[in-house]
Amino acid sequence: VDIENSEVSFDREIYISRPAIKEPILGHQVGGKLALGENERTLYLSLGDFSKPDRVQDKTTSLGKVVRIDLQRLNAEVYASGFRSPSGGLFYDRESNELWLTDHGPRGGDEINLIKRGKNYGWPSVSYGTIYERDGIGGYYGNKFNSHEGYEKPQMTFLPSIGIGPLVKYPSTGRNDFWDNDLFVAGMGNTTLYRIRKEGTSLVYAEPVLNGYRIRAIQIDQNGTFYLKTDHNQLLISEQE
Ligand SMILES: [Ca+2]
Repeated sequence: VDIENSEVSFDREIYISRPAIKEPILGHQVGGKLALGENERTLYLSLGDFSKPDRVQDKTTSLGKVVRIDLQRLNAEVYASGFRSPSGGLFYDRESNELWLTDHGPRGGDEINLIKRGKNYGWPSVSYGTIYERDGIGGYYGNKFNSHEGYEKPQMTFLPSIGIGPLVKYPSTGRNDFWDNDLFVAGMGNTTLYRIRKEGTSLVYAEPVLNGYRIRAIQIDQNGTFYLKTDHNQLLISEQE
């Protein structure tokens, strides 16, 4: 990074998207979340469909994919596919080595997915929601939606959509039998924070625990203290009892 001349240069090409994306990075169902993976030697990147759903199932494009970058070898591979707008949450759990991703579905199809190498998560072939016109797929209710037949199913789906956002795990604090190792996910559209009961890799129920904030980012420290960043210049910090 050349600070004086405000320039960034790259010594080495690690991953080039196909197609090249000309659109601005905001909007257009871009994805764009990053998460450090195992031993902090890998980095996962989520990419949305950029409003080109018909190209997501094409294995040669970067659209609707999760890319895994090896930070030691400095190379990259497509790790999983079939996403629409994974811009809300990408969380790597270092204890269980599980990678979790939230995907903005179409109308009524927000998903929490457990990401596994080589799996296809279905968009736009299947969804539990119905489509918006802007997804550019005809036959509003005529698609084979309301299923995930032949594709990797989400661990949980929200109907109606909540505008699904960031996702994190509540750590093993040893002090909260109810919440230890559960997930928390924010509904940005409906300004609700949910606790997601997690048993193994199954997500059993979603319990609303906080309402009224459009939460963009969540951190929970090892003591179980929440740090919530909203879209309205607020930082909320929970108090311990
Ligand atoms: Ca899916």
